Amino acid sequence: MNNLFNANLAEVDPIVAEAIDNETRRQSGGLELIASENFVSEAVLQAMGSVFTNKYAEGYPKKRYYGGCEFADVVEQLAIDRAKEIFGAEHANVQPHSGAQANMSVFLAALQHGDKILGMNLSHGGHLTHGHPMNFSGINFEVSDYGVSKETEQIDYDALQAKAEETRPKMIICGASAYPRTIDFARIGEIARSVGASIMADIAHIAGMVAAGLHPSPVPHCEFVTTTTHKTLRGPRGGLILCREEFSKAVDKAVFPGVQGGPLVHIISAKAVAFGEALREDFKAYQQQILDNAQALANELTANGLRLVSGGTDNHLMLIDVFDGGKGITGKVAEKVLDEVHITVNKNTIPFDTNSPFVASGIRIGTPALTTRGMKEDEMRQIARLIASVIREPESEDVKSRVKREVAELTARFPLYAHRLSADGKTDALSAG
Ligand code: DSN
Repeated sequence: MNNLFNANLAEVDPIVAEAIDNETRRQSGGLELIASENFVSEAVLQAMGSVFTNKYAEGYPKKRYYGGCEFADVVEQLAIDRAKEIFGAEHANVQPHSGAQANMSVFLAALQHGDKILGMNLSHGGHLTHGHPMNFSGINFEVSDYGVSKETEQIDYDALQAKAEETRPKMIICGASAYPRTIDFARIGEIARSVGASIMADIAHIAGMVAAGLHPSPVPHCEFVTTTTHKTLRGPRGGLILCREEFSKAVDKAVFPGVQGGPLVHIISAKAVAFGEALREDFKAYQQQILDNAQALANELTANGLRLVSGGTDNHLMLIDVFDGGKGITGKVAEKVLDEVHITVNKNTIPFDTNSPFVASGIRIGTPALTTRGMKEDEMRQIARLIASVIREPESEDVKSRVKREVAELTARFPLYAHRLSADGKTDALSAG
């Protein structure tokens, strides 16, 4: 063992240490509005940074291909039991490294190469892994898609029924990454049963609300439910599969050895911690505040003249049509100017977009991360006004300096990870940026 083995990161690798410090300052000094991001607790961070990273544990609790797995078994079984309890599911697999790998595993468990699938169009709010031609889902299966109606910009369930009857898919994929409205899983269940299809519901974005009982659950209606664990669920970066008992063996076999090798036991231990947090009473209050904050943000954005896709939101996210038929700015420009004032969002296509995905007509924003910091409706209204002023006058340096000042004051009132910064104070990502 060399003499740096027990040294601090700053001593061993000052470049990486400084980048981590700068990222910590960036996260705490800016307004994080990317709808898929969140801030994990200190307990989750500690579990992720634990010695479980050293352990190989191929297999499942009590059925491993390596020795020394008794404590890996403890955390994986805990994560499984807690996931089942949160969602009322018959079976849980907590090993997927990501949402994409969770989805890939379900496809491997339930489909044959070339089978027909029906997924939500990416530009209407779906996800790459729901059948995009450049993704494994689109490469391996025969894909048709469904989307939102042009008038309401909400899922057109009648059109989905018609498409299902026309294409007779083996699986319907529902769930979305940029859809601001409640998803009617019961209706999709009826549609699937009417054509003999199974369903995979990917609830990555809304998992926290489903866990808290604030969004209808897909579990009673869908054979397979997948999610990431790091969005509204506020756990470590990773994936999770829930399914009925009858599919448990096929799903477990698909995850390992089908798609993955050794599980990330340190991440699984952090999933167990996050699932424990999700079972606490205060998690429900947190999810309700996410929703209340989204309403406050949406209403104030609208009051300030911005058009929201579908006219508003039922969940944690909204899409702002910043292009406004050519009268406004592109999503790409909006993302950039908001970044300059330390408001982080992502450009996003809107349904029937005339701009390419790299330019996009919209931006997607969400409230989970700022809600974790403790911000409430008043702060959301202030943030909506800041966003609107920057989008209205993207070239005004006066507006940008005022907004930057207000962002700094606001974030200072809601400290984040302050104890994680190194004491020397040498680095400052925000003034550097
Ligand atoms: N990249 C995720 C999101 O931002 O929604 C989906 O995979």
